[in-house]
Formats: sequence, structure tokens, C-alpha cells
Amino acid sequence: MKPGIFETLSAPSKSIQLADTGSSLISGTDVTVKLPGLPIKYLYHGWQSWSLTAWVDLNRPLKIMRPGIMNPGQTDPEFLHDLRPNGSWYGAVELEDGKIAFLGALGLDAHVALEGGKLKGRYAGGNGDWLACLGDESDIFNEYATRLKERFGSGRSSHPMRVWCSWYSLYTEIDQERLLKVLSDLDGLPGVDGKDKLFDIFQIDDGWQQDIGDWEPNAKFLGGMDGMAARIKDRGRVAGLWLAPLVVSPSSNLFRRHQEWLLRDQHGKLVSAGFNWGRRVFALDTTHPDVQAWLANLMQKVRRWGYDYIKLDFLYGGALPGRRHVDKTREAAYREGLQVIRKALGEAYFLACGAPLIPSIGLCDGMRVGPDVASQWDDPFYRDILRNFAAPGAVNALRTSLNRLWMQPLFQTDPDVVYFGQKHNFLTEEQRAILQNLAQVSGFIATSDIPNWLTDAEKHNMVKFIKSSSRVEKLGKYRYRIDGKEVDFSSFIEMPPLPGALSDIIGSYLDLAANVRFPVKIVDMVSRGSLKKYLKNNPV
Ligand code: 9PG
Repeated sequence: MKPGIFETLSAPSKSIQLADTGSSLISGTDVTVKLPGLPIKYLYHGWQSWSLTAWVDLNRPLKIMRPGIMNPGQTDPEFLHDLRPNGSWYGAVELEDGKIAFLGALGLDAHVALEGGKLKGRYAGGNGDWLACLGDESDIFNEYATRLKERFGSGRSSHPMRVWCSWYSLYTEIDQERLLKVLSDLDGLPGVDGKDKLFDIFQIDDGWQQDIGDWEPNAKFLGGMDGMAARIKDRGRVAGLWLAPLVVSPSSNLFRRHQEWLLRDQHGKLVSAGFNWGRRVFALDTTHPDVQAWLANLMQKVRRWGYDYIKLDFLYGGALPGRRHVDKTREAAYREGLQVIRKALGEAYFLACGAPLIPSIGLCDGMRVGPDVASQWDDPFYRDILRNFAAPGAVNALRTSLNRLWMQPLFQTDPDVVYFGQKHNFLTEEQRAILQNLAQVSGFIATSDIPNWLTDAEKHNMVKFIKSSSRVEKLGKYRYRIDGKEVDFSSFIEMPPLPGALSDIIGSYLDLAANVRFPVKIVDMVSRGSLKKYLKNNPV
């Protein structure tokens, strides 16, 4: 990017006019950027891994996602009711002439919105630095990434990841026997030998723990988590483990024993960290010295068990709005917690998930950059009735992940898993291939496919894909050349048109129903029951 005018004046409130292509550094609590033309699209940037990040036409406003009970786990609750086009840390508009105007924070606690034809940025905690640019989108994001890296550093790993993760086939129905069976079947895949294990990492996801907060193995892992790590390493793979260390379930011992560790609002009420595992969850106050000591101990314990790849999930819990033991911005509080975690993890690979993006830079090695994929392409119920684009689904994952690939200089970008098998999967072959292409451009390849559920042809496809060289060249906004073949993702990730009034009425009733926890619990139990039944008829 061509250097522009560098504004060094520091003032709480600042206004600049973008006129020439180039970039400016500004300092201020509140900054206003006047645009040189009419904006037609806005780039919403979601707060954490799963939150929507997309270019949206200004005549297609985004609505609050449903159900409300899930909001704290899917978007930034602080700006939930902000009706302006807005987003976390940065915002950009596409102007009529195709140029991009951009305002991005180089600090932790900022938010940007489009108001009255101007980009307005604000730091919650006082003065901070901003980058304002006009020009070509990829030039702008290259510069933004460079400047963020200068301030916050970057992850430490650059070689492509090849991960087997238990979540997207077994979900919480994991146990010792099932996982060991998969581990041994992976070695039976064609092309696996002493030199190439195909998957370098075998990662155990949610389902091993006693409770959210009680990070000890449950009765399905009687050999202990150290025992599992040893078996994984015996097979020549890095052992990986999932935890959600910053959220707490009310059913846990941690919740009962340490009420003073929990994040509360100004009225002393517990802050909701959303709804998952069929229940509401709460968050830890990462500024509390005892919480920090507990986090360090937990990470050291997991390392002692033998895990060298750690997926830490639901991390947004540490950055929710609330009153803390030490008064600082929520992002600074989160980053302090993450620093403790990073230190205690030592040399382990740290994959952040459900994590606020900018405040995690320099502390994690990999970052989930979109919502969960699912074995279906696009769910009309989530799209039109709940208008929820952070919900699991292939299109939702594609859309947000692709808009975050500019962050590759800052951490490895995990777009979530790909699928090779047709069993228990509703994606067409073409749709599976699109997700595979996304993994190639992201440089992060993961799957949850069960070898025993794959046909011989599917096994060969999997092996061929993982062993392919994946030479990637960026050709355009969403256009790439992968191993000589051109792939254009553009048509898949457009925001769908706003649904009609009927969808909206149904949606608002369902939203009310979802806030009554009982029916949601039933839905949760039914889906668990159907997976259990499936696994009984289709052993791994
Ligand atoms: C384990 C899973 C997997 C998965 C993670 C995360 O409520 N939500 O919006 C919601 C979003 C994602 C999610 C769970 C709930 O999945 O992304 O890879 O580790 O947790 O529970």
C-alpha cells in the first residue's frame, strides 16, 4: 500500500477525510472518517470465531440473530442492539467506484460503525491507534495484518496442519474404546506408513470431561487422559485435547465452590455466556488472581498428561461485558487470561476457538475463523426463520472463514473440518469438494471422518487429498488457483435475501419458546438420542 498522510496528532476525538488512495495512522478515542463517495456495501466483522463476517448490501440490513438465548455465544452482546452497520475492531465500505474505505483499530477494545455516511470508530477504554485506508481491499488488509503483527506478534507455527478431530462425527459420544478403534483404523488407510501418518494430530474433542469447569476424565475414559495421550503417541501422532476453560456450567463443582470467580454484571448478577450442552453457561473473571492460578494449573496438568496440541474453545467467555476483580477493559482482561494460558502451555500448539479475534493475536498459534461446518450445506430454518449465520452449516463456515483469510500472517486459519464420506452426511460430492478447497486455501486440514464408515473409493480420495501439494495462488477477491485448478467461491457466500414476514413471525414465536429452557433441553436430548442410536447401528 502506498504510504499516505500519517496523522500523528493525538486527541480524544478526531475526524479525517479520505481523499487519496493510501493509508493514514490516527490516534484518538473517537474517530470519524468521511468517505469520498457513496457506500454500497458494508463489511461486518464478527466479534469471535463463530460470529458472522461478511460484505452486506446496505439495503439489506442485518437483523438480530435468533434465538436470543444463544446471542452471547454467537455475537458481541455489547453491540447486539446496534442497528447501524457495525463490527468489531474494524469496518469497511465498498464505494460506488469499487474502492474500499477502511477504518481498523490497532488496539484491543474498539468497535466501528457506519453512521450518516461516515465510518465511526470508538475505543471503549480511551485513546488508541487506528489505521484508515482507501484503495484496494487486499492491499488494505495486507497493511492491516502487517501493523497488527507489529503490535501483537503472531503464532509460531507455519507448517500445514493435518488433524483428525473427534467432534464432527462422534460429538459428545466419544469414549476410550471408540477413539482407540479410530486411531488404529487410521493406520490402516492406504498410503499410511512409518514416514507419513497422514494425520499428524489426533485431537479428542468435547465429551471426555466430567463437566464444563471440572476438567477431569469422566467414566468413559477410565484409562485416564494421560493413558489416551500415551496411546496416541504410540501411534506416532501428536495428542490433541479440547477444553473450554473460560466458561463454567452451573452443574460443575467449580461453579459451586468458586462463586467469587464468576463474571457478574454491575448488579451482581451472573453474566450469561450463552446456552450450550442443554444449559446456560457462565464465565470466569480472568482478572481474579485465583482464576489465573487455576488456569495455569489446568494447562500444566493437560501438558503433563501428554497433550501437545490444545484446542481451547468458548474463549469469548473471558471477554464478555461485566464487572471484574480488577477494573480494565474486557479485552484487556481476556488478553491477560490468555497470556497466563499461553505461558503455561509452553511449547504446545494452541488452537483458539470461539475466540475474540484481535485480542488473541500473538498468543495463539491457530484460530478458528468461522462457525462450525455441518454435514449439511445451508439450513433454511436457521437462515430464514432464525436468520442465524453463526449456526453450524457449510455455507456459514465458508462465508465467514473466507472473509478472514487476510489474517493468515497473524495465526493459522482453521476453517473447520472437511468431509470425505457420504455416510451420515447430506453434502453432495461438489459441496464436499468446495469445503476441501476452503481447507486448501486456509492451509489447515482437519476431518472427523470415521475410517470404518468410508468406502474404499472414499478412503482413496481422502488419502489423495491429504497428500496433494495444494499449491495455492490468489487470483481475486474469492478466486484462487489450487494445484492448477481455478476455484471461485463468490457465488456460495453471498448473503441471502431477507426472508418474508411469515418467516419473521414464526421466528419471533420460536425465539420466545427457546428462552424457556425446557423445550430446548428436550431438543438437545432428542438429538443426542438419535446419534446414540446411529452409533449403535453403525459402530466406528
Ligand atoms: C464442542 C464444539 C466443537 C466445535 C466448536 C464448538 O452455541 N453455539 O453457537 C455453538 C457454536 C459452536 C460450537 C458449539 C456451540 O462448537 O466450534 O468445533 O469443539 O464446540 O462442544
